[in-house]
Amino acid sequence: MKRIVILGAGESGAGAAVLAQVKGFDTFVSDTGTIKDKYKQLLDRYHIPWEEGHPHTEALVLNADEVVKSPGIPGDAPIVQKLRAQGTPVISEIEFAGRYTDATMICITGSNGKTTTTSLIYHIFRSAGMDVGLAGNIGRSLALQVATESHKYYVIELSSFQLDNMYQFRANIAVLMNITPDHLDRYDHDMQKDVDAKFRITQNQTEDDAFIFWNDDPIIRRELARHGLKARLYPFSAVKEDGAIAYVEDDEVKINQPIAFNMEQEELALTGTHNLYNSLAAGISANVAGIKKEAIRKALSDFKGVEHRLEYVCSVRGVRFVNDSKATNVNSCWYALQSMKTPVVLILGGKDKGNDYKEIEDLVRQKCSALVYLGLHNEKLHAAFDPLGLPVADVQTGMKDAVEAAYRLAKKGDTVLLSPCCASFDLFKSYEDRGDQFKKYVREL
Ligand code: UMA
Ligand code: ADP
Repeated sequence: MKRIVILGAGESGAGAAVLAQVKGFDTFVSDTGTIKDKYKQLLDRYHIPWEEGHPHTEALVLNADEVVKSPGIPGDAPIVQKLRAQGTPVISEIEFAGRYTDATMICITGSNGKTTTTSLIYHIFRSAGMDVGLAGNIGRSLALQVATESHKYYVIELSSFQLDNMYQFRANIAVLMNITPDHLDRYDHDMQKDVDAKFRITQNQTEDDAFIFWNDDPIIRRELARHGLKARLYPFSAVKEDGAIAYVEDDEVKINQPIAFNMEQEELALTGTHNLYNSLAAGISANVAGIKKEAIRKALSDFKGVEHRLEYVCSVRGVRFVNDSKATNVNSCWYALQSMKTPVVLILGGKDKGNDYKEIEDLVRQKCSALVYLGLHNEKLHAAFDPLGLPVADVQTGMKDAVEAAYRLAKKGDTVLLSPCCASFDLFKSYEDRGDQFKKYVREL
C-alpha cells in the first residue's frame, strides 16, 4: 500500500490526511508543534496515526512514497531537504486534492487582494445558485472538502507557499492580482522566487482556460512576455487602455469579453481603486464561467466586504476609526492611504518582513497628520518616518495604548487607520487578533 506522510497538522495537513485516508493510503501525520484539539479529533475520527511535540521522526517520515507538506513549513526545513535528497516527491495539499476532483477550479493569487477577490467571486457564484466550494489560503482545506463533500466549482485562494509545491494541478480560471514584495524573508530576499511561485498558477493551463490579471503590473507584463501562455488572456485596468478588456469608462464598469457586461461604478459595493481591481477580477471570472449579467451585477453591488480589510469600525467624537489589520505589507497600506479622504493618524508596525517604506513616504507626507508606531522593534519606522517631522507616538506595549495614543493625536474630522505594513506576530496571535483588539479598544474609548 502506498504510504503518504503529511507534515504539519493544521487546517491544510489535517484535511490532506483525511483525504489520503479515505482514498485508502497508509497515512501518517507528523507535527513538530502541538496539534490543535479540533484537528486531533478529526484525525482520530478517521483513525489516522499522528505524532506531535518533537522533531519529525525520520524513521516514520523518510519511508513515505509521497509527502504532503503544509504551506507554513519552509522548503528548506531539514526534513524536507532530506526527503528531496532521497528523491521523495513533496507536494502541496492543493496538488494532492486536485487529483481527486474534476471540479472547475477558479484560483486566485497575488500579493494583495486575494481574500477579498476570492470572497467576492464565491459570493457571486453562490448568489447565482452555483454549486461552489470555498477553499485554500482563505482558511479552508480543499482536501477536506474533496474528501467529504463534492462541488462543481471551487474558488481557491492560493498563497505563494501553496503554489510552490504544485506541479500537475491545473487552474481552469487563474487570477493574478498583482506582484509586489511580500514574504521576502521566506524567499531568501530574492523577489524573483516569489514571482516564479505566483506564475505557477498558469502552469498546465490550456487553450480552454482563462488567465485574468492586472494589465498595469510591470512584473506581470514582463513575465507574460517570458512565459508564452496558452490560456485566453483577460487583462483588466482602472482605465481604458491598450490591451485591457475590462476597465472603467465614463463612470461605467465595462467587461468586453467573453460576453459584453457593464454596470455603473457607483453601484459597486466595494470602494477604492484597489477594490475596483478586485471587482473587475471577480466580474471577469464570473463572466468567463458563464454566470448571467444580472446575477453578476447584483452580487457585485450587495457584497458585504471582508473583516479586517478597510473595515469601518465607528466614529468617536468626530474621529473615524478604520481597521485594515490585514495590511501586512507596504503595498496594501499604500492603497489604504490612497483611498482616505480625511487627514489620517496611521498606526503601523509589527514584524517587519523586509519592508521598504519608501513606497508610502509620499502618501504619508500628503495624508497623515500623525503616526503611531506599534511594535516591539520600532527602530526602522523611526528611521523611515521621523524625518517627515510628524507627531509620533512609540508604543511597544500593545493595542490599548496604541488606540489611546492615536485618539489623543487625532483631531475632529481625522481618520485613525490601523494599516500596519507588517505581520502581527510580535505582539499579537494573528492579524485577526490584532484587528479584533483594535475594534475592542476603539469601542471602549
Ligand atoms: N509545523 C510542523 N513543522 C514545521 C512547522 C510547522 O509540523 O516545521 C506544524 C505546526 O506545528 C502546525 C502546522 O504545521 O500545527 C501548521 O501548518 P501551517 O503553518 O501550514 O498552517 P495551516 O493551519 O495548515 O494553514 C495553512 C495556511 N498557513 C500558512 O500558509 C502559514 C493558511 O494560510 C491556510 O488558510 C490553510 O493552510 C488552508 O489552506 C494562513 C496564512 O497565514 C491564513 N497564509 C499566509 C498569508 O496569507 O500571508 C501565506
Ligand atoms: P490578501 O488575501 O492578498 O492578503 P486581502 O483581500 O486580504 O488580500 O487584502 C489585504 C490588504 O490589501 C487589505 O489591507 C486591503 O485593504 C488591501 N488590498 C485589497 N485588495 C487590494 C489590491 N487589489 N491591491 C492592493 N491592495 C489591496
